[in-house]
Amino acid sequence: MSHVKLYGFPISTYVRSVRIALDEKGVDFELIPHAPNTEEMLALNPTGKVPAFSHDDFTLFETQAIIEYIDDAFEGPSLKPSDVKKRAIMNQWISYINAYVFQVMVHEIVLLRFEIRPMDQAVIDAAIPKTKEQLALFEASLTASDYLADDKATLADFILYPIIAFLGMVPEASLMADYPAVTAWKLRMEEKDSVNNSAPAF
Ligand SMILES: N[C@@H](CCC(=O)N[C@@H](CS)C(=O)NCC(=O)O)C(=O)O
Repeated sequence: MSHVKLYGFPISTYVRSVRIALDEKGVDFELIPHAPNTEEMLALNPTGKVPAFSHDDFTLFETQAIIEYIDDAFEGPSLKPSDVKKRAIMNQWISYINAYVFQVMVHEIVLLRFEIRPMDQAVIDAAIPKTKEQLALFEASLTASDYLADDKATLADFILYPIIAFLGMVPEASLMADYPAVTAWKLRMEEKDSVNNSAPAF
């Protein structure tokens, strides 16, 4: 029997994205809750960030690569659109979320509110217009379709959801009121067992 391990502490949005993908595919795995930038993580991922992943003796880092591998390597429902244009849109959103959204919503708002980064109201204030722009883009997409790239959840939704869930836990959650399609999508995602099973304990 193959052995799957996911390395990284469960509070990480990216660790949660991988957990959701594994759960959606019905893959049994062991979660090894290493913190980032430790010797153990650096041995698995040269950036020291979480997550890293292994399947028997095959090891990967970078969440998009990990979740694409999980989708391709294991039985279970496909987590990517079959249509090539929808698949390209899924990858567009993953790239956009990784390049911009994680930085703004997590690094410039959530981590400060969670007191993981030093509180600096000026950083949060500067992040708010950027957050609104990002939410407006998701709002347009989620007004046209129930999920970001298809009529079912795909890897793009699994990357975005943990970030929006965190935004929903800080005072800036009030911004969401202006984005009803994003709010409805968040609730739709929260009906999934994979999303509930991966919720970090605080
Ligand atoms: N590009 C990486 C980003 C991973 C990442 O930023 N992980 C965060 C936790 S969600 C982390 O390890 N942060 C610690 C640090 O940056 O020192 C991926 O897609 O896996």
